[in-house]
Amino acid sequence: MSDWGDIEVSYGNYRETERHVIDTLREINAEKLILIGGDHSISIFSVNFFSKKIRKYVQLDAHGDFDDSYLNSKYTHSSTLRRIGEILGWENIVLLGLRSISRKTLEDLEKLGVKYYTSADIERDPSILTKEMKDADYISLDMDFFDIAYAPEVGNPEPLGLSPQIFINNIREINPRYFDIVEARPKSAESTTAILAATILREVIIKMDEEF
Ligand SMILES: [Mn+2]
Repeated sequence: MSDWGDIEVSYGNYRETERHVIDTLREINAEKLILIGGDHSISIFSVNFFSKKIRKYVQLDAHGDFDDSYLNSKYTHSSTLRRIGEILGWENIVLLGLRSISRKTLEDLEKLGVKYYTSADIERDPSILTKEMKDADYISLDMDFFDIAYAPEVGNPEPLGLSPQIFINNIREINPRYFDIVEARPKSAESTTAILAATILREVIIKMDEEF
């Protein structure tokens, strides 16, 4: 296992950022990979790079990330799932933990037939998480999937989320080739959000390493 450090972000220039991501992923040439973010748009570039090896992509997120564009850009955290659906096909993506979305975006999700479950669905039936994550090749965990009580320092905090326990309860079942954890914005390494993200990463690393 090795840490390849930070990927340089060119603020406001997604094409250049994408180039940095792709150059780095090509250089790493890894069988398995974990990305830590940062803005959720990183997942668009990594999914695009690894697309031939991804049959199922699962995103854990409070939001739909399904706007066609946001702030005049098609490549932001607000369009992550939409771009990824365009790359992989709508039937190959699943959204888990949704609890904040505009009517228009919800209609788009339904029109395109994207499978999604709200945080309330999962609260009622946690086996949804197990079922959808266990055969996922790529799992993208937006820290706002968790309730703000557990992860307050994220890009777009949302109450009424799920507990970290519900994710960790499934750790034995998952076996992704690619995993990313994004949208953590902790002010210090000692913050609740940073410690939770680090703990989840540790558990995911252990699990992914076991399956090698
Ligand atoms: Mn997101």
